[in-house]
Amino acid sequence: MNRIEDLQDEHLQVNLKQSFEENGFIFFPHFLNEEEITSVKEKLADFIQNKVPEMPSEMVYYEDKSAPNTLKQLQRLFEFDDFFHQMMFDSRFEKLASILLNDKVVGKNIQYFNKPAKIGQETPAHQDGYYFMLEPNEAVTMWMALEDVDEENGCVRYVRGSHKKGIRAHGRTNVLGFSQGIVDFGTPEDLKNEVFFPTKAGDLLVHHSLTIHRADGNKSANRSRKAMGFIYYGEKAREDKAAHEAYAKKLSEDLAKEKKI
Ligand SMILES: O=C(O)CCC(=O)C(=O)O
Repeated sequence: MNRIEDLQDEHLQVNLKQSFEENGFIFFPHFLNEEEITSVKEKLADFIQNKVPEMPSEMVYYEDKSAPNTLKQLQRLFEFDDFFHQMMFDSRFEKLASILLNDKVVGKNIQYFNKPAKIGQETPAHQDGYYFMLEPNEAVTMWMALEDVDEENGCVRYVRGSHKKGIRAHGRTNVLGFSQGIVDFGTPEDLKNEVFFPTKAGDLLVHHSLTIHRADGNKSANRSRKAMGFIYYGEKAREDKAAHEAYAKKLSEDLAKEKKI
């Protein structure tokens, strides 16, 4: 997992950066090999069984809070387990983030996502930078498939080039974990530039914090849709901490009131 040597190749770095700057995302197939992805999945299964019960409720989201098998999202795994700490820091993921942002980076979050069959909801179109509140808004989010993900169980969709056009207006959604969505998403321009990515376990997608993206719901009868997310901020990006904390506090209060966490 920490083999970063292959990312030292200068041609590869130039290509990755070019594609990222042009499109606002990259697709990196087989970022983790089979053996690595197997150990991540085993670790996650163990983590879900043994550590999740002790995590604070605002870091654990269920589609239906009364049904543990509907677990949909976990936050900041690196705070609870060394294995995930090592994935996040001084790792291949961190190196890739730093190449793409052309900056040193600060690891902020490592997440687990699932969309249970039939009830896994769509992720509304959004820009992560809207939640991050950074100046300059320089950050990347990585999304790594833990199993086959396609149009049936919820693949990720990006709007090519949208990272060059600023932040669009967002409004509150009812989707736990993605509480803000672009209010006027779906213009002919959005749809014309949208691309989607069927992925296999170990494939990695990376997008800029201003890239518009969304993901389908899980419409399948019995397939899960498991993935991990990694968030790195560029070192020069400054967080509006007060605004961020106020937003997080208000959201936690609202979700608790609505009995969602
Ligand atoms: O897994 C998903 O449905 C979406 C992930 C996403 O939007 C993100 O990590 O920013």
